[in-house]
Amino acid sequence: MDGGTKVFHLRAEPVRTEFVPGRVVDAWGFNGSVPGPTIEVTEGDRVRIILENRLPEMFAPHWHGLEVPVAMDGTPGISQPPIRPGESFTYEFTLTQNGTFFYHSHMAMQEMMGMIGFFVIHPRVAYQPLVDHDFGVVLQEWMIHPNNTVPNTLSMEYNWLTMNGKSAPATTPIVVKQGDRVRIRMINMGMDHHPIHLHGMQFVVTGTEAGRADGPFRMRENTVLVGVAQARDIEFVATNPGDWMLHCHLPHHMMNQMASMVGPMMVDPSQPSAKVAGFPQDMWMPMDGQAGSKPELYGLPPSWTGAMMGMMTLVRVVTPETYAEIERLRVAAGKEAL
Ligand SMILES: [Cu+2]
Repeated sequence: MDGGTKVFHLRAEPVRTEFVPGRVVDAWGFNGSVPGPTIEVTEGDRVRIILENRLPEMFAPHWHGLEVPVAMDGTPGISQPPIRPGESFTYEFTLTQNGTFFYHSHMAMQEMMGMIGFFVIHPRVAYQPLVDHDFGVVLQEWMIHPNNTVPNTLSMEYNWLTMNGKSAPATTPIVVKQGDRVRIRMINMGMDHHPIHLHGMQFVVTGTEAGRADGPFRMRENTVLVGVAQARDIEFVATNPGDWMLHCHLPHHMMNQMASMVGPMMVDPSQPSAKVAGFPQDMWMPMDGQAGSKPELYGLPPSWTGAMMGMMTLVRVVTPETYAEIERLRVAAGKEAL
């Protein structure tokens, strides 16, 4: 805080990350993170964001959806000169909106290097009905050729799909108790649209990139298209116990490291099934070991990772006992309670 102003420091910089353990990627992000850190503020706040450019080229950040004075809009060449390498620019404005917004590079190809982060503005009075959980998921796609670590930002097709910078099975499941009301905010600033599907339950869309939608929310869905430059908030009551997939339903977005250079489909004469044209297609690839031992994975069945790839995670609707155990494991691991 500086008086009544909330001050944030963002460094635009190269970030080396891993989508799954061992899959190293040289992306660009903010403050050592890709996607960038979440800015979480309240309607009416005065905010100051000091943006330092540590990239090797010019840059400017756009505050997507915010109604700010044009000099604060972050459109290089129009509202301000580009921020040159090593230089900083200070943005300051008062927030007159609430909802799910985001910041991103306004250099198109830098977007495809990963430069995006949430800008969540809470209302002064909480939305009704109240939710027990409020999650955020950044959707991103990447083309990374075999034996490369640098995304090919010119590509029109993608072989790595991430939620919050991880590909399944390295994504972190969303854990809730049966009966909880859940909000999941999703944003997309890439080249592809993502129809995000939830198994086992229906939800309603309660917000877009322009803020909270007007209730009552009558249109029930289980798949929401999160298009490029859009945000979608979904809410549901977690009535159905179980481990439910939450995933993009584009088939190629449920894969890791797809590459057409693998050649024609394998034919193995020793396998009768190989005589079926098109075999194999299943892509079954258990990677339980690579998923790690996060508390949120507690109690999942062996080989749960076999079909978990790409833009995918789980919504785990668990009993109070399982929830308490996962919470205990999180605290023991030095994380926040759920
Ligand atoms: Cu998708």
